[in-house]
Amino acid sequence: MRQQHDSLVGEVTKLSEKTDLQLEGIHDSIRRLEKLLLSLQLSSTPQHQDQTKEAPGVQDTPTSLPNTPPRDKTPAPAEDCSQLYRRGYRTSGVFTISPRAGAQFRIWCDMETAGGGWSVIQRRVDGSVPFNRTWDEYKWGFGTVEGEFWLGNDKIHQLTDRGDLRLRVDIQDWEGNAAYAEYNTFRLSDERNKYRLQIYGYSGTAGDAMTGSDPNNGAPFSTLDRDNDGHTGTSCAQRYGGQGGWWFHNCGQSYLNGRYMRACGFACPYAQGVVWSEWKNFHYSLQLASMKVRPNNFQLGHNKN
Ligand SMILES: [Ca+2]
Repeated sequence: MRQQHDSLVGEVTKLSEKTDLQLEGIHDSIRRLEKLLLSLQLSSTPQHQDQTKEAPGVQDTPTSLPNTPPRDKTPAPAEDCSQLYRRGYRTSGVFTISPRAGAQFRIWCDMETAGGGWSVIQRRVDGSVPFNRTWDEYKWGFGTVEGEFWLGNDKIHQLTDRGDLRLRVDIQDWEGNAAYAEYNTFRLSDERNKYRLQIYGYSGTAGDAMTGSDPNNGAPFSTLDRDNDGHTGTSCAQRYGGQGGWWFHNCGQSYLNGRYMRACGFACPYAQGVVWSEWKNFHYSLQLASMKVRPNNFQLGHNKN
């Protein structure tokens, strides 16, 4: 009886040890599967989400796909094109940015001119888009960011309100000669303050047509239906610059939103075309013009990944 009992206990012990071993094996497998799952989540989720969120607009323009982004990006949307440049985008194209909470819009990023990282706010290339528009149209923006457009005064305000941005103006005549003007301060107030312009600190090759003798600095925005200019006798927006909106003073020396007049040389109607008087004169209407902004602390040559 005693012997039988002992052998029964022995068998039960063996069985129990065997069960323990099997259980341990199962626990091991579970731990291995958990680790595998965690590593899979870590390697796929953030980058995948970021890429789809980052550049939804580029699908519209297959010719201007951005470069492959680096793999260590944060998921927050970029505030402007300079941040996208820092994240590794090196090809110009359309991106979606968010300069401040609640504001998100498509924009053309110039990633090549003078070091890249520019958020483009205006462009003239072929006259396909009329620029003689109302206050509200200039407020919201018009045209297409892939071609000719005005980004919109609200968006330009949101972009530049962060402060310490520079403006770059690129222009080209009908003979293929190019020139540029940069201003190390460029800031637009909000609609309540009539999108008043702060601009100074000229450098470049085009001449200073915005802060010279008849300056745009300090001027509110005017359109053909809103006279906020410094000329008491007339509406500058109705009389000059092809009725395009601008920061007219008295009335000014630049009309980059003027009427697109094509190659009339120095025989175009006075101060009606796409004018930068300090480079050509008031009779010359430019072939190409664009305006773009970038933070002053964007360091050239220090943004390579
Ligand atoms: Ca006036």
